[in-house]
Amino acid sequence: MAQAFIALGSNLATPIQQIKNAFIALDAIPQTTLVKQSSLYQTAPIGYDAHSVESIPDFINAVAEVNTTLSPSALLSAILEVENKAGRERPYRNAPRVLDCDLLLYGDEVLETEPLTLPHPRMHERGFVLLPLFEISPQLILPKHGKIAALITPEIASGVKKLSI
Ligand code: PH2
Ligand code: MG
Ligand code: MG
Repeated sequence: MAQAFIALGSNLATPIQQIKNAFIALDAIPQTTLVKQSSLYQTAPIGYDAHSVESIPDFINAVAEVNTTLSPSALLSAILEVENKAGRERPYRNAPRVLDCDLLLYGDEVLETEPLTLPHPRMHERGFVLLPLFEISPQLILPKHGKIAALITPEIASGVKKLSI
């Protein structure tokens, strides 16, 4: 049995409902149980140029912890299927999306394969991932990056607002 963490994000088509549905869909993956779900966070878009960012809606983000007996690649396929069933389309890179599910961590695995890199290559610098992950696993030690608490700086946490719903 492995412990895995999955980041969820949505900024299209009732994002709060999309994330709530995604937790249920993750729990329904075979050989996989949802163990913890973070609060929902409203987050400013990251990684867009100054010109286009104004037209990008805020995201709702959250993190799920699951236990699974699926392999990393089988779990990845299953979460991409959850995205597809939610109606995910990919018209261009980082386009607004109904649901993005990113496999962050799978136990202590360090992997660099196409299509899967573990830990997720950008998770350690993203407040919209680190804050919900810290909420559900404050003692976590990330392979390659160390203690989660040490990664959360005021700069990284800016633009990330926990919702009380
Ligand atoms: N996802 C991205 C790029 N930028 N910004 C926020 N706030 N939340 C996201 O989920 C997000 C992003 C690519 O997957
Ligand atoms: Mg993503
Ligand atoms: Mg993704």
